Amino acid sequence: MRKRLAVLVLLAACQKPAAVPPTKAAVPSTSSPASMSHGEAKVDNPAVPLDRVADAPPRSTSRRHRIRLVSVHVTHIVAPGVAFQAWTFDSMVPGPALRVTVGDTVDFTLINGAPIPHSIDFHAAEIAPSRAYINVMPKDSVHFSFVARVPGAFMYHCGTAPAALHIASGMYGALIVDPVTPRPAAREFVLVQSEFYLAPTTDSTKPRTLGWQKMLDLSPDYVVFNGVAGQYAAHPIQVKPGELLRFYVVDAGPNRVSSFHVVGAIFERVFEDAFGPPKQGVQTSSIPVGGGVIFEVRLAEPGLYPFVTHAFGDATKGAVGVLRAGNPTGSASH
Ligand SMILES: [Cu+2]
Repeated sequence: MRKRLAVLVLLAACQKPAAVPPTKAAVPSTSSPASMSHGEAKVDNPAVPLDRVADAPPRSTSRRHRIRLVSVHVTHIVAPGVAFQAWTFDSMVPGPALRVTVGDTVDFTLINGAPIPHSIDFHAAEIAPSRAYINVMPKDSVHFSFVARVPGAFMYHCGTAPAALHIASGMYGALIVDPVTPRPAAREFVLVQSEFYLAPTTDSTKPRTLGWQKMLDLSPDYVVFNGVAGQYAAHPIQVKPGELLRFYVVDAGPNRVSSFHVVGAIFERVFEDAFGPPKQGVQTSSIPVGGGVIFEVRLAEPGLYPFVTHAFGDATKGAVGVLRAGNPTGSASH
């Protein structure tokens, strides 16, 4: 009898849900270390994977761009120990950063290497969606071309219904369209802000699936720049004090507006729309979901400068990075 009980206890222990990354946090500690304000993510943390550098691709030299993207389903690491069943362009979340110049022709092909229909929608294109943004069946492809007419930082994404499901699963990216007259020389970066919604699980060994109800409730588990929570805090971006920095920031959503801000700096110029003069002397600027904004800024002195969405609940969920200007001593808050 006792042996049978022991077996039952053992079975119960085996069936106990494995530890999974928390989706609901307790009220956090208020005793932050003195060395770091705005410490929404730990600086210099090798435990966080660096998915990609944030550097923008170089300005285009060709006037015709043969761009081919493949829709693929892969496992994507959102945070340490958090694998997600992602739907992607070219196996990346976000998809590759693309860059063309006003007047260039984009000669585009989407190949569907996934088991369900996908599509593409380029916000930089002026084209009939019913012709170009059609659903592509598995193993099929679609081809179309367009001329980029308007400069800016544009989103591209899968638009297959429900679009929220395809975007929240990882199918988005940034397309920079440069003006014909080049912008002043600068260090240039591309950031795509987006959200991840995780379904509850009891098996920590399997990649997480999308939490549809959380997506409808606008309650993400992670809000990130370039696909990974806090990756540029864990791996700060090295820059020089005083040099001109230019950020092409796209908000892929699918739900949360970005309130982009660099702690310790004021944006010299903000290009919210492609035509017309930029705003000057801006502390924080919002990027609508499905929009892109270009930010220019200089950092006044050596130091660590966090960049965040100033919607700090979202920064706490991972939308935070750090610029390391020069070789500072000490550290920062945030
Ligand atoms: Cu899709």
